[in-house]
Amino acid sequence: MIAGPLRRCRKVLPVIIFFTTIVIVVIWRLVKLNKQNDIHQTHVFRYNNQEEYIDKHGIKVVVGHYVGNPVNKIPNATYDMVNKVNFNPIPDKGKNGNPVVIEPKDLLVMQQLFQINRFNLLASDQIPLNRSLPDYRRRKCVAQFKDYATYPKTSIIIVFHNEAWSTLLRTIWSAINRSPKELIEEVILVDDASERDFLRKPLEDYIQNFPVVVRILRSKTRVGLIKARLMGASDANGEVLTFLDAHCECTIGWLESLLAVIKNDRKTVACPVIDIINDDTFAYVKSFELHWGAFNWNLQFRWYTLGTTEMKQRKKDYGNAGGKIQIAPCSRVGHIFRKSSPYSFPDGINKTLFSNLARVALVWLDDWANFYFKFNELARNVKDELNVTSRIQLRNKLQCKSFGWYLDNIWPQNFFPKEDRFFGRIRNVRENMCLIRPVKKIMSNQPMGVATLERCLGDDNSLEMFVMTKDGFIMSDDSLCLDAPERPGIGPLVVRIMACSGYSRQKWEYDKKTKELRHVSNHKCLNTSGSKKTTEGLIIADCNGKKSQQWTLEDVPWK
Ligand SMILES: *[C@@H]1O[C@H](CO)[C@@H](O)[C@H](O)[C@H]1NC(C)=O
Ligand SMILES: *[C@@H]1O[C@H](CO)[C@@H](O)[C@H](O)[C@H]1NC(C)=O
Ligand SMILES: *[C@@H]1O[C@H](CO)[C@@H](O)[C@H](O)[C@H]1NC(C)=O
Ligand SMILES: *[C@@H]1O[C@H](CO)[C@@H](O)[C@H](O)[C@H]1NC(C)=O
Ligand SMILES: *[C@@H]1O[C@H](CO)[C@@H](O)[C@H](O)[C@H]1NC(C)=O
Ligand SMILES: [Mn+2]
Repeated sequence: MIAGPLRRCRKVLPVIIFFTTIVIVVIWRLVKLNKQNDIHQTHVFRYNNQEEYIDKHGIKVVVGHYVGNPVNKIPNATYDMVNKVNFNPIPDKGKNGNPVVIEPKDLLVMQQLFQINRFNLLASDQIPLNRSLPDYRRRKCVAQFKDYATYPKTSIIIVFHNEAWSTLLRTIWSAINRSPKELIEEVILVDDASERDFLRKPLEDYIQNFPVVVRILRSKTRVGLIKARLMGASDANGEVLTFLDAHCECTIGWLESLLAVIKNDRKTVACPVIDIINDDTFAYVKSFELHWGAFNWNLQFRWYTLGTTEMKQRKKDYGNAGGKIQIAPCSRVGHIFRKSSPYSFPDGINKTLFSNLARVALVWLDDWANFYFKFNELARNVKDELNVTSRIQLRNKLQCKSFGWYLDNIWPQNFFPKEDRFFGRIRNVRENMCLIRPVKKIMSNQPMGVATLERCLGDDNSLEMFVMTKDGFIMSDDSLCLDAPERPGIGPLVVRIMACSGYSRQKWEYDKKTKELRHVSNHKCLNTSGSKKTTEGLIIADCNGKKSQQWTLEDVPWK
């Protein structure tokens, strides 16, 4: 695949997961990619859409996962609507990243047009291609990067498939207008077999207008995001490759900050802070810098909030190349996050998605591959059809470290099972029921809720699976932890399952003899609710040795 970053193996897993969801990455190319062979063996793997939430700090959080297509209740968009450019900019619309308000008389058309790209195309078509955007950079960013003339030049590679005219061109204009021209070698548009009329001759004519070289490469068949990016990469002339989604807007200083990272350490992959362009209003919304990208038990990409230790680490790391993926805090690019995918999948969404996930698991997860397949039936069903021999050979050739090493060293806060961790069900002796993790997300990017008991389920159901670490954290998928208050309040001390924080209120110890689960900081014991309704949730109470405070930790094999 991308030979440069792959050489640095500790980066590989985040690179793979990131490449599928992250909209913009910048890498230094070390090797000219001309082996057709390599390109054929790279498979498409993409979470095709994102969801946004406001988390408990009032911060917008974006989460990538597949939602599916909404039911059509509105008249379908006509052939004309789909194939015509209806771009009709109104000066000041969307100015400074402001939301666009659609007039009531246009609401039906708006809804029809929305179906085409799954964002508000009518709003986009009213916004000038050079609209202004707010500058959300910290103050110290503004004076930095003055020596950009010494930075390497980049090829900007933009893959599109049936992209709307206005979003595609606004992406290109914003990238060019807000960058020093001397840093852009060229812009390469890669057309992954689009079907729209306006993306052919009209686009070819239009690109002559740009003040830098803009070229179009076309794939005859649908190859998917990654193969299309590689197509652009193998044709690029720049020293650095910048990959950009086709529905972004770059803000001032975006490129210099990214290239500065690469210049300092050519083995780093740089990524901007990705702000949100609202899919309904096209408002430019600031997102939060202090999140880390990771993946859950289903290998779905997730942003998790930084805990106490990471927050300190991040402060130290600011501007200091760590040799992996680095978020450049002075680079901000807006991206339209959609609630559902507008793309078709020629082989079907399930086959495409789960073949790709199964490949990642087979190639990279070692002992944890079976753990992934255990809880992901669709991937399990396709895994035997896959041939990943050459990928495993590549991994061996590059002497990549193991997934276990990755979990220990790169991602110590992970919530995956391990040799020295308990993994399995937590059963209450009195009720003969099991602890279950919440699945509802209430205005946050991670599910959370009171800790409750349910009828115990089988080994193949991950809802009742928990990890208990040597440090005493009882964790579950999506970085959730068993959490209890440290100080008495009004009423019972209610136990919750919520985002892992690393704080002592989430530390427990298990006494094998008494079967008690003790809250470390206040020595109270995990107790059933006392109410008949299991939804009432567990509490911590003074330890009394009764069965309502006895728990069995039932190992479940995961390898
Ligand atoms: C829209 O198109 C789909 C598929 O082409 C069709 O099933 C559906 O009935 C159409 N809806 C309307 C409201 O025309
Ligand atoms: C955008 O372009 C138009 C026409 O060229 C110009 O009048 C306007 O000032 C520009 N707006 C910004 C924000 O640069
Ligand atoms: C994908 O798999 C899920 C779960 O088995 C199923 O409900 C869904 O209908 C499938 N979707 C497609 C498009 O095949
Ligand atoms: C898998 O691919 C390798 C080359 O990448 C090939 O040598 C091998 O025969 C293939 N195995 C099967 C079962 O097709
Ligand atoms: C602990 O659980 C038992 C059994 O459900 C209940 O009777 C008792 O009231 C609980 N303890 C407290 C302090 O609520
Ligand atoms: Mn995108």
